[in-house]
Amino acid sequence: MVAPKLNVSRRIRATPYTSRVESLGVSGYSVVNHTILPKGFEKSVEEDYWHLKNHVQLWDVGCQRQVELKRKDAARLVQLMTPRDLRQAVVGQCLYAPLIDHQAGMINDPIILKLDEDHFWLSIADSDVLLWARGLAIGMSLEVSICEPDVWPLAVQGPKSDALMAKVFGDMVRDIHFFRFAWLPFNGHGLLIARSGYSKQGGFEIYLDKPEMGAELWDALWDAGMEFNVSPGSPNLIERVEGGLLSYGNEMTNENNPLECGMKQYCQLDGSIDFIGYEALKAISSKGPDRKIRGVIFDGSPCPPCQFPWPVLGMGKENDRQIGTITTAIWSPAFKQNIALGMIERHSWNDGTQVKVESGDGLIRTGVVTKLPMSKKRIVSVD
Ligand code: THG
Repeated sequence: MVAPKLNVSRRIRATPYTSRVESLGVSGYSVVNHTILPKGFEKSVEEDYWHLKNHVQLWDVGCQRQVELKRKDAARLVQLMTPRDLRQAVVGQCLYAPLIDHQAGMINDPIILKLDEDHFWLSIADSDVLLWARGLAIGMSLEVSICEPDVWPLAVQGPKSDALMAKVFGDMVRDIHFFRFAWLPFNGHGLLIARSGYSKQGGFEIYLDKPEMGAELWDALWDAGMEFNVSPGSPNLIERVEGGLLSYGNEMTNENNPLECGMKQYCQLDGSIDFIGYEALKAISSKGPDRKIRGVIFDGSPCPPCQFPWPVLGMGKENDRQIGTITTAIWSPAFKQNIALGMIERHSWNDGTQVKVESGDGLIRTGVVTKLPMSKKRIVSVD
């Protein structure tokens, strides 16, 4: 069967790296923020997973769009949008943060980059934050300019990232701390380089603000990467589930609040900062969330990685009652078990709780709830 082709019109944008990922044999795309995101290359997801854990990869993550807030009220607006306390944030810092609405529903979970006291980028997951920010700014008469700048992140991920990046940008990259950024020259142009990325294997994200340099940047990294066994890649589903990295639109939607998403540490609820959704989040907090994102490890043959959400059923005194849903699941070659992320109700979310998973192929499998990031667990079969 010939895979149906995605028509990349003006509404679905290519990136400055698209020509390179196409010549390297990209096997498919997803669409995030109206922009194509490579989903794989010649390697299988499993081969790609081992490669990412042992070597270094270049990821076209141009779909991680920036929402720029600038001028007098920029700091006020970004703080209004998130329950994370930004008062101590410094220029050069990246901060993972939930964005919420007036009901404490998740709007997005960006990385906030503080470029200056009155200049921020929200490096967003898949939702239209620009419209939300503009609506707030207009409604509240804030003095702030909001735009989507022409900035295209490229991620370098894996244990050999430092060696590869140092070859292209010099040893200065080694001094960039986790979730900090620096400006380093590349062919006469300064680039923002952060130590961050959507994997737990370490690495960098380069925020290219000159799209015409995309191919040149990719080629420099590619050529320098030959000796490190560099490969094209993309966020790896197995690695991200093991590491407990959440995906907006999959693990959580606007129906969920940050406490359900395990983001309590990013919620300042003592009333000392002013943000939209404070009252609603405070009320949820005093009652305690009804469900939370947890890991689930389950039995049987490799599960089909599609058709989510799947029901999770209780055992023992909760026998066969639906106590949650699986939002993402995949076979892990390291665990030699199926691993998943899911929303699990309060009475069943403790580490070690036995459950049943109705996987997309119609099978019912025995599983166990686990904390995140996950560690290997024994599943006690009841049958
Ligand atoms: N990089 C950049 N932008 C992004 C992502 C990214 N935008 C979309 C999406 N990813 C946003 N979501 C996440 C989710 C997790 C992390 C980053 C962005 C992440 N989490 C670390 C963890 O959970 O271990 C660290 C979080 C922390 O500081 O505590 O890295 O990947 N530019």
